[in-house]
Amino acid sequence: MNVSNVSRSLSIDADPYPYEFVPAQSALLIIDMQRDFLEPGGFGEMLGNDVSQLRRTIDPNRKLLAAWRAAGLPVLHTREGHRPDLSDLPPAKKARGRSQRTIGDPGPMGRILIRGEPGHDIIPELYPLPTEPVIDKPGKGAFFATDLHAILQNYGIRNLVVTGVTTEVCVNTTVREANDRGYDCLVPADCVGSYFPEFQEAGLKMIKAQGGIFGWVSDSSRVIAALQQAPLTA
Ligand code: TIU
Repeated sequence: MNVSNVSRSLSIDADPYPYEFVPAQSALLIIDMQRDFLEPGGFGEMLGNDVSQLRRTIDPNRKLLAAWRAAGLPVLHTREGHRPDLSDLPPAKKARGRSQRTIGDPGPMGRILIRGEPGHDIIPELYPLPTEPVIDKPGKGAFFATDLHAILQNYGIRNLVVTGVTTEVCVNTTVREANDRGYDCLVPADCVGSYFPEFQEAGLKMIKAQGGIFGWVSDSSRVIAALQQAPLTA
C-alpha cells in the first residue's frame, strides 16, 4: 500500500456508527489464540469447555490476518502465560477456580500456561511472522505489565482492530485498557469467541453500548472490504 493510500481515512460499517480509521495508524491485535485455549485436548477443554465455540473464529481470523498482512499494516499477537518459575503468577490467580490442576501444573500440552510449553503457543493457523511482535502477558489485559503501549506508540498507532479469545475475558479487558489509553478499538464479532454463547453476546453488547462506550463492533468481511477500498499500487 503506498503512502497516499495508507494516510487517508477509511470507513467501516459498524455498530453503533461507522468506524473511521487511517490505515497508517492502525494495527491488528490478535489476543491469545493459543493451543491450550483452542485445541481439542488442551487446558480449556480439560476444564470442561466447548472449544468449538472458539474454533469457529479461526477461519475468519485467518482471512483477516491475510488481508491485514497484504495491506502491509502492523500485526501484533498476545499470549497469556507465566514464567516457568511462576514468579510473575499472583497466588490468587493460581488458586482461583479450585480446580485440581492449575497454572504451572502438568497439562495435556505441557505445563499449563507456561511460556515455552507447546500449549502456551499460538495455533499454527495464525502463527506470527518473525516480524510481528508477540506480547507475553501475565494478566487478562494485554496492557498490564507488558510493553504493548510503548510498541504501539512507537508505531504511531491510534486505531486497533482487536480479535481473539475469549470475548468477555481477555478481549474485553484489553479493549477497556486500550480505550482508557486513547485508542479507538473495533471488534469484528466473527473473530472473537467465548466458551459461553450468552457471554459472547453480552461481551459484544457491552463494547458498543452507550454510543460505543469502549469501541465499535463489526465483522471481518467489512474490515477486509474497507482495506480493499484503498487500491494497492506497490
Ligand atoms: N485469554 C483469555 O481470555 N483467558 C482466559 O482465561 N479466558 C477465559 O475465558 N477463561
